[in-house]
Amino acid sequence: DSRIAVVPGSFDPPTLGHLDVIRRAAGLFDQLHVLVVHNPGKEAMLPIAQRQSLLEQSIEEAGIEGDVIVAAWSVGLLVDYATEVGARVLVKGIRSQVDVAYETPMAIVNRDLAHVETVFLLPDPSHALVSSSLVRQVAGLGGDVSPYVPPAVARLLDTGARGI
Ligand code: COD
Repeated sequence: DSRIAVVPGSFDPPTLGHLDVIRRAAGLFDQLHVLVVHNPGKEAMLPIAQRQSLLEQSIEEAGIEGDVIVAAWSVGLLVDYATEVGARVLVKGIRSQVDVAYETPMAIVNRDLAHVETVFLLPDPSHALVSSSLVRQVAGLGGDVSPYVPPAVARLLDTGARGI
């Protein structure tokens, strides 16, 4: 019986915090689905397909081992995807009490709806304050985001910010 988990997120763009969670989750499960989910509550910077390819590139370049699949989901419930691929666990990162407050009701609903459990990983302290929204803000103002994102993302945003 193989253990399959989904790591969902907006990944707009992927950050070193995301990669840290993905790397650690990959060590805990037999198969990991990193799922780019459209979050209707947030205005997007990058198209879903581009976030997906940045994640694929970054996972490869970071040398993350294991059976890691990157996919996208924009219609229906997150747990519908989980059920479809045989995953009974969602993995999420918890950076603060704000994350706990946001994730707790979703975890309960997902368990009620589909018997899918949520596992929370605490961040590595060196990436705990990194968020996609911080990166979007710094990039939008022309700043250097390379300390916060994988090289593939830094290459893209650096070019964008300088208008090359
Ligand atoms: N360190 C550790 N973890 C981190 C870090 C960091 N520096 N940065 C982000 N994370 C974690 C986040 O806590 C999150 O778990 C994950 O990485 C992804 O983060 P984001 O910001 O890319 O994604 P979010 O927070 O916008 O989440 C989007 C989801 C679509 C996953 C979320 O909204 C969700 O679960 N939606 C459920 C949709 C659904 O089915 N709804 C109906 C039932 S509730």
